[in-house]
Amino acid sequence: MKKNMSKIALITGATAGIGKATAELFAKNGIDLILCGRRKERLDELQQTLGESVKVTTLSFDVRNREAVFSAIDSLPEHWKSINILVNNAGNAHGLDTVQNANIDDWDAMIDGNVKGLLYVTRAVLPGMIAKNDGHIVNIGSIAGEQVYSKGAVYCASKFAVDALSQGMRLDLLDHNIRVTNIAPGLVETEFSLVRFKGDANKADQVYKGLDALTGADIAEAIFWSISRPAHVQIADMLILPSAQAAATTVRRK
Ligand code: NDP
Ligand code: 8X3
Repeated sequence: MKKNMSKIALITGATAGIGKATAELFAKNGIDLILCGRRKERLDELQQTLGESVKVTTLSFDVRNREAVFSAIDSLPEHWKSINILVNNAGNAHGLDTVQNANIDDWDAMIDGNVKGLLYVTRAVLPGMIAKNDGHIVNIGSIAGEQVYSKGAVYCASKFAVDALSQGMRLDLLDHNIRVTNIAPGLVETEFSLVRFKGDANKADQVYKGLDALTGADIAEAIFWSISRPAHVQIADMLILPSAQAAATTVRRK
């Protein structure tokens, strides 16, 4: 029987990978969903399928667009504004290049999306949580937010920033009873590398070749576990690696 938690979660980046798997798992557990992403047709599909088990609404916006973020969240009907769980998952790497050679537009995409986008969404959602004196924010960081690897300086910097923001939010929101969890995955096989390599499927496949990478569903389980702990328990930080990975670029391939 489905457990009805009577909670509302807003998930950014719900159209693929970790965010989509999280939406699916939350729906199985009776959590109503506000699903966000730029690809509206994918949001519509998810609304159709997951809407069979829980209430689902969608917001299509680019997290880099400050105005779009605030007006999308402001457009929610009053009931939907009562968000209990925010999963700040939207983000990507763009390019794998040295600082001296990287495309500067890629830097903008990573800093604006992974850092400023996460901040905009958080700021737009927080008033409702503060008013209720209750909430849980899950930020998706990365092993790249703990270890820097060659040609990944700016992506890593964006994920170090996510780690700092998780720590800062935990301090600032302490008196408002809002829990903050930072989840830092290692290699997860999603559309991530396809985006990083600008649609080059061969390059993307090489990243996961010969190893059992994590799946979006593995990370979704960790997210769900974190948000379903008793009220007095705050999971602050979680680093999750495939068994075949020891450090950011140290893996065992078959
Ligand atoms: P995917 O590429 O599969 O999914 C990324 C999601 O983010 C999509 O739903 C995409 O939606 C959304 N997104 C990206 N940029 C924007 C934007 N500017 N505005 C709105 N939505 C955006 O990758 P993952 O699922 O792997 O990535 C999810 C998170 O996990 C990211 O923050 C990533 O950095 C992090 N991560 C991933 C790891 C991995 O190995 N895959 C490891 C560690 C962390 P749409 O394109 O429809 O807008
Ligand atoms: C994604 C994991 O190692 O490709 O954050 O940077 S990695």
